[in-house]
Amino acid sequence: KQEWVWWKHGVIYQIYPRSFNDSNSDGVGDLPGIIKKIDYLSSLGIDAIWLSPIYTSPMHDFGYDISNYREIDPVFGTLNDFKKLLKVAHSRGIHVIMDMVLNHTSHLHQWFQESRLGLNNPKRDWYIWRSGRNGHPPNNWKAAFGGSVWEWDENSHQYYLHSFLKEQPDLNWRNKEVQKAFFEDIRFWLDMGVDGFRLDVINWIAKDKDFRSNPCIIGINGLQRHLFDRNRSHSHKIVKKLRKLIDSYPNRMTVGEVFALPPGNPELSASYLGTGKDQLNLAFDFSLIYRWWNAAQYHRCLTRWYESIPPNGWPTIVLSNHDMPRALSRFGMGRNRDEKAKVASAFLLTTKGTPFLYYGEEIGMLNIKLARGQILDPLGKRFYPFYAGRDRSRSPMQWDNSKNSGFSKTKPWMPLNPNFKKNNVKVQETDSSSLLSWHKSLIALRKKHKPLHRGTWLSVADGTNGYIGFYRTFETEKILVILNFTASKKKYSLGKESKIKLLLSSRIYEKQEFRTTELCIDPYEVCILMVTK
Ligand code: TEU
Repeated sequence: KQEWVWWKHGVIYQIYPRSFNDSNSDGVGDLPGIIKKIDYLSSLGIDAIWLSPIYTSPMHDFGYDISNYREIDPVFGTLNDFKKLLKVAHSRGIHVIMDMVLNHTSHLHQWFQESRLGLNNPKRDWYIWRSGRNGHPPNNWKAAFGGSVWEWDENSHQYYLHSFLKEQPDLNWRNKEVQKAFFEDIRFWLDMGVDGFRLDVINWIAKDKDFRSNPCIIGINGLQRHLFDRNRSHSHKIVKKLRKLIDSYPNRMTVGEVFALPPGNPELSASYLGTGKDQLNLAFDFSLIYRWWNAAQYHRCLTRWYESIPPNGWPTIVLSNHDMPRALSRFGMGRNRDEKAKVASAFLLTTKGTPFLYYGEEIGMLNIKLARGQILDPLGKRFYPFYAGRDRSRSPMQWDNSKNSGFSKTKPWMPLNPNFKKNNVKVQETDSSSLLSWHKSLIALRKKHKPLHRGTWLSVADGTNGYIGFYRTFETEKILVILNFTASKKKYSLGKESKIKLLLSSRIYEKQEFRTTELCIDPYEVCILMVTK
């Protein structure tokens, strides 16, 4: 029986490479910059890093539009830099997960350049081309980033499909040659020693064979239910093939971004785990990312997620990523923010599932505010002022209080949060009560105690009283976690008298070991206890 499966039991840290650390003073983070911070990453105790895309890209969607899947974009460094990062990370026991975008490429990708040449081009069918209907697009499908998914191509007199920007044409995954060629690109990285992939919008890759129009919710041209353009069963078939490829290498993994609107569809995410052995290794459920600070809601989302996981599957836990406002900015208007941050991270790192930590989350980085003219995200540019886009959670990492916060010697590509003077890695590193120190303690505790990284999960308090409680059990070891989401005191009854050993708490207890039938929980207290009879 395997003791430690890194992608199940470890902690995964997401790096948005543009914003992590700039080594060559161009204002943009890069791979040598990440290498320079390897001591920091190692000190956190994380087991893997996931890098948002670093491949060659015209950057219309900041790297999620890839024009060459086998090269590193010069802004991030070279292939050699990447190999060096892989080596350095591995030498510290840190696995490396790359982002992999299957749904679409950049319009500048060689395949698309050929495909658009004309109807008879051998790569024509590698993308999704259709003729119009009486001068109109082939159907009513709407792109995630606004407008129709169909873009007219003047040269070949057909439309091509793009689920996101027009600079991101969708591949035709029903075409066997596409599958073969793409899998070779994936193999390229597996052969190099990459440990896994985060798969972008994996549930969108297959489209309806007949390209039927989506049913409209409001008006003929208004909101629509994405019935035929997303979540088609054919995507699962491709994922199964991909799993076979991944499993032909030892210890590799995939984590799928299963993106659904309205948000919070754990059953859909779980469906991409298949039996737990034949599809994705892990999938994201974004239910919590869309919730406010509420213990009962957290608990409800969590149990629904757990219940949908297949017997051999394993959940993930994520509170922040590069597409969403930062978790801490969502947790109320600054009231008791520091306390909430500690409760949230304890939740992330002690409940069942692989935790994903977003860079800066460990020091409590907050969203930045941008004026209209500062917006860089294509989504924000398009939908402002209704939606300001995703830039606000992508500001540079706050390393210290020097100019540009130690991120770069020049003006960063995206403004820093002005609070970097007070809140940064350097000040938190020397403060044992800081959020950073708290994360380190939690990660170390999680690693030390098997119940916390691989135990079963049993709820004992469902959040309706403002606190969540659960047991994590493995063999004879039993750990109780109590998380108070509120500013009021709580009481938790153990039923019969139990022997308690305190493992970690956000408050000072008189004794580290005691016997009791009832626990008194302070406001926003996190309490992690070993319980014996
Ligand atoms: O995201 C998928 C996606 O649908 C989101 O971009 C979503 O539209 C947005 O978060 C709404 O708030 C993935 C990547 O995570 C994202 O960064 C890319 O822009 C997108 O795919 C296209 O590759």
